[in-house]
Amino acid sequence: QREQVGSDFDALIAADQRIEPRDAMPDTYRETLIRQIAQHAHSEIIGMQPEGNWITRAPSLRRKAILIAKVQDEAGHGLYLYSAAETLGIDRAELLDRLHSGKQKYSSIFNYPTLTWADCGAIGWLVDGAAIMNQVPLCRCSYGPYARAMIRVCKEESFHQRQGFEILWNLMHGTESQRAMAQDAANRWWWPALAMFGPPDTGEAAKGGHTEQSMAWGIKRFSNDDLRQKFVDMTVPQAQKLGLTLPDPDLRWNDERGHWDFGEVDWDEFWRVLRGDGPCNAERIEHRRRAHEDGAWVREAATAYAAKQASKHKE
Ligand code: FAQ
Repeated sequence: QREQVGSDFDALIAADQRIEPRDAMPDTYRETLIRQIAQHAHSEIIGMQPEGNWITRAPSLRRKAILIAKVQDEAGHGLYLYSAAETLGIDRAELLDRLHSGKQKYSSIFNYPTLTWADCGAIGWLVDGAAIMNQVPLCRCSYGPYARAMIRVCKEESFHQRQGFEILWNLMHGTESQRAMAQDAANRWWWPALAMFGPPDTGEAAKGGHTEQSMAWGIKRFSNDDLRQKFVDMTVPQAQKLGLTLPDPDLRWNDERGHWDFGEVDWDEFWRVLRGDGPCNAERIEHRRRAHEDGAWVREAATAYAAKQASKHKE
């Protein structure tokens, strides 16, 4: 029986076909997907906080409407992703418990503060820009429900990226202090955005990583370093258009490679943030737990309503 499961699964993967919830799959494939999709879902809902911080202070009604829509989109992405994870046989309540107890991670990037309005521009431009680079290949992920969820998510992320670029564009065409605010935001978000792609493919940090296995299974289509390079290549010309300087003295075009060379992410800082010691880790989790507790009555009411409807249909 076990061998049959393995060979059907291997044949689907080898033919680059999608694995669906009804298909037999190795436990390790299921666990890897639960880990990655749950982390992704957690990132979306924790990721509402840094920008949520600016909704009441957005500089105009138009900016406020756009920001509310963007933050709502992030909640929606969380919902698609929790639903995709549930198709693997895990309960959403269990996933939220794992987030709240620190057993599962969310993206390092959301542990940095949004100090000025320009940070909303930098998040859209850099953080959503990095998210798109990482997620477009996930539209071809071997697990069907995750791949399909990513299609709509990527379309919405493109709008998010443009709105961030436009915030910075306007600031860069504003006053001296607006330009300084945009530059300061770019300085603070550049390196954390590069760290979003995860640890490097080689060296000490790569040991114990998931990339090789996830690529063999068609979950990941590119390595962390390859996506990071693609992101740098895409973003440097955009920074030039904006008139922003990126805070990396090693950034230079390499004619031979046909790519931008760039400096090393501070991986000690990355691991510190992952261990819970970033500027906003405690605040983010505390806020999330409180929101969850405050929402208990909604979950209870929804459960009671669903039970009532189910018993009505039985009659
Ligand atoms: N933060 O071997 P790998 C968004 C962990 S975008 C925290 O490379 P893997 C949109 C990794 O989990 C952000 N942890 O692992 C938005 C593993 O630890 P583990 C979310 C990280 O899974 C924008 C260890 O390091 N996007 O939310 C990070 O093969 C604006 C070794 O790493 C996704 O989650 C990190 N940056 O590759 C929302 C995309 N990097 O689990 C609101 C889907 C690595 O063994 C506002 N995920 N780690 O304990 C992925 O593509 C992958 O999971 C990677 C990591 C590429 C993130």
